[in-house]
Amino acid sequence: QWDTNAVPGRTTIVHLFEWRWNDIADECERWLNPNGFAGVQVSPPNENLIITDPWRPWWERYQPISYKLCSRSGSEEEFKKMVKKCNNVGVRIYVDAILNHMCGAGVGSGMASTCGSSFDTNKESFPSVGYSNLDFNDAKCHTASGNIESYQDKYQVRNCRLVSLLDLSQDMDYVRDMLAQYLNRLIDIGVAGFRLDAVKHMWPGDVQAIIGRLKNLNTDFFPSGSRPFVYQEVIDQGGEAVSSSEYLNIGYVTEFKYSINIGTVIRKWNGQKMAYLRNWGEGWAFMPSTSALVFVDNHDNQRGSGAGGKAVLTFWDSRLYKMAVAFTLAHPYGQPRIMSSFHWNRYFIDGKDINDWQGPPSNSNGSTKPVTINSDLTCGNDWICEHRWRQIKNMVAFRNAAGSSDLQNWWDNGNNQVAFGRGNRGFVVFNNDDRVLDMWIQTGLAAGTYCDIISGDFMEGQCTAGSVLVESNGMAHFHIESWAEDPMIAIHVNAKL
Ligand code: LAG
Ligand code: CA
Repeated sequence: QWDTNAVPGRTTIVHLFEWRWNDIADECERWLNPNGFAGVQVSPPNENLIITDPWRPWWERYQPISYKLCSRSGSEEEFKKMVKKCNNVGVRIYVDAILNHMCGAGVGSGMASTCGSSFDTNKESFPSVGYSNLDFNDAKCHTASGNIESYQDKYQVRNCRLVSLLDLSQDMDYVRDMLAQYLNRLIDIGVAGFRLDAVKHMWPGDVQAIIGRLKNLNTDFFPSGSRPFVYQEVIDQGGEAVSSSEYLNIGYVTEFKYSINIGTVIRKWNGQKMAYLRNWGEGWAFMPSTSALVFVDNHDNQRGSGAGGKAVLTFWDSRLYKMAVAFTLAHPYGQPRIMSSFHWNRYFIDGKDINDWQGPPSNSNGSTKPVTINSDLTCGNDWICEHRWRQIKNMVAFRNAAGSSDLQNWWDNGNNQVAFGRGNRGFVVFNNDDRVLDMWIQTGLAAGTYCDIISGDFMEGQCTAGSVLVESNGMAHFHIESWAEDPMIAIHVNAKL
């Protein structure tokens, strides 16, 4: 379950957070395929609780009511169409799957759910799945509140309620069956894998048992014998009872230290400098590269929840964010995932964003607004579409061009000017200092003229902006002002004149 099942040569996953299935289908055809994206992480497709106070927060989708496929993103039919369209153009779909819990314990009863299924949290009853109070962990949790109270106690972390969400007993056969059935239905539809939510809160053996029940991928789209790609969300910054290493034998695991540290370094906080990135990866006590799902920000920590605090870089800090994403895509460590966000009315009071709950751009009836595309190819209707920013889109192509080539020809000035190459396939230079970078540097590339894919594109055999001349000995001259809009240059073999 370590193979992304991507089309060969494609490397990067994009999280189209809260997008509608119809919009994702279109995006696969018009943008993700032409630009070489490997796949899309989609928001949870299953039925969830409808929350109206606050009004339709994004996090209502983390409160499952059943495994029926209807949500704000669309119907089962629309989901199936999306998976087919995306697979047909070589873009994979990874589903955000919530296996740890159902909805909040205090909700009560009713049918305020996205497909109208009934539920009763007092009885812990979810008739559309057949769950009753016997399927939840209450008897195993020994805290006074029934919630997780200490992260120093691994029994609490696994057996008690995460923020009061009804905690499923994944050690029970019935629960394992229901969860595996849900994932297997998605596999039949043609998804390529799963982001598993809140894995820290499930026992590794239970997660393994559920994953062990999964079918091979649908042979309409994948070679026979293909296994679903699995990446597990485990927030481990050290210092807790549960560690990410407990899950490495199951599949990929999110490396939150990556997100926190890249933000800290690019912001130059805590005395950090880009020169220290020389041994980025395992050298920074991260998990092995072949297990690490890496990201600059995710849907939680871009709005202050999850982990990372103020160090995390997001589209709100676009200049530094582009540098961090460019570094991430240029560097060989880990399996990258790019964030694609929606705008919300961020508003800090005493350091806390009081609007961090706001859901996707929506109409007054709560339905999600479509993603519109502007004439400059950016998105409208308050969709940010970081994955369409030229610098980010072109760095996805850089990573594809670099393939499995080693990191070579590292150069730094001992401060915040750094450069490195990927074998003879690509080369990047960053200037995050407050003085000019003006240097001859060994690129490792063959002689020729390469487009700078940060300042422009390689189009119809020409560079639309800057270019770099590599001499026959591999040396090239780079000039980057510290005040440049994007203080970096990237060149690769697929954007060579
Ligand atoms: C995750 N990973 O482990 C998700 O990435 C994260 O977004 C989810 O939390 C969490 N686990 C549970 O799936 C989000 C929000 C929470 C929200 C929760 C359930 O960050 O704030 O909790 O989804 O919707 C909300 C309230 C809580 C309340 C709870 C239950 O904020 O105060 O106790 O609902 O009613
Ligand atoms: Ca649990």
